[in-house]
Amino acid sequence: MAKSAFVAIAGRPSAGKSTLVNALCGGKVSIVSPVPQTTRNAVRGIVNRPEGQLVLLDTPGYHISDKRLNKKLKDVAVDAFADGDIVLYLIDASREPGAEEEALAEALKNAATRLVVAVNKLDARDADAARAKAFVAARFPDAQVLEISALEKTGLDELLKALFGRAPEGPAWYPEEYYTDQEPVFRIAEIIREKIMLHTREELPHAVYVSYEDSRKSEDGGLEAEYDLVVERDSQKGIVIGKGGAMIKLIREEAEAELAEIFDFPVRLRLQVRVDPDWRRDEKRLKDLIF
Ligand SMILES: Nc1nc2c(ncn2[C@@H]2O[C@H](COP(=O)(O)OP(=O)(O)OP(=O)(O)O)[C@@H](O)[C@H]2O)c(=O)[nH]1
Ligand SMILES: [Mg+2]
Repeated sequence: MAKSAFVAIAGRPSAGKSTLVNALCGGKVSIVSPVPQTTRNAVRGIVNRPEGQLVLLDTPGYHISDKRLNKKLKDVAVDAFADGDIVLYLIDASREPGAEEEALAEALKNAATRLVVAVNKLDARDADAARAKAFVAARFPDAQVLEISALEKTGLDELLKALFGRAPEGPAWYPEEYYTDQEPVFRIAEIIREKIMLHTREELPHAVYVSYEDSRKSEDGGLEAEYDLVVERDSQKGIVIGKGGAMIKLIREEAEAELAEIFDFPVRLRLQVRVDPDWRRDEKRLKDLIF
């Protein structure tokens, strides 16, 4: 009998959760950037193996703050921890644990019996696996702990073995050829947001959201899609547009190139910048954006 399980991925911002989900699912499921708090939703990736199917729930990095957006992101993560048959706790070996890691470990206490731990970034020059393992052992003495590099894709077979080892028997939820269940309009918006985060990381990474506006089929069977890049201030509009439109052109070209690898039809983007003041403090807007 095949196995199947929901696996919620827990970790601090930038621990490498999305990188790991992409590596395990064998495709781009979730966007990645060096900026903490890149992921904003519980993004589902699907792993299909002879043993069965795992549905991975990527989550926003666990971060404590009074800001409305951060609270919302934290709720998304905590809800996913409750939903997972298994919780995969990813800890970054290259960083000192500290207060944020402590708060996350506290939040994972309820999941202690469902926990698998992976120490990540073993490839990093400043990685200290022993430090991370000591932190985990003091709080979750019974948890199975693996060592991986999500970036270099090492230790992943052992990790999958551990996850399937804990997965209950059950039917697959998705067809075998799926590696994510996300709607194309959401995936496209996320790829655009990734390019914005990569190129504007100093100035405004968290001030932007990407809003789907419209789309139509083009004559060659492709998709023409309109998105608004929404910022909070007029001054940020200039940054996203860039000198003579250079930045928005770069964002569009990089996004289109990546979309060409994901979809088997061409996607052409029409991007516009719009200002929506204080959207991060607007409860209704956050409800629409973060689910
Ligand atoms: N050296 C090294 N870097 C890694 C590894 N895994 C992820 N990274 C890098 O860490 C940064 C953050 O990666 P993400 O996958 O976006 O991290 P995340 O946990 O999803 O972050 P949030 O969505 O913000 O919570 C990126 O620059 C990745 O390239 C790893 O195994 N080794
Ligand atoms: Mg992420």
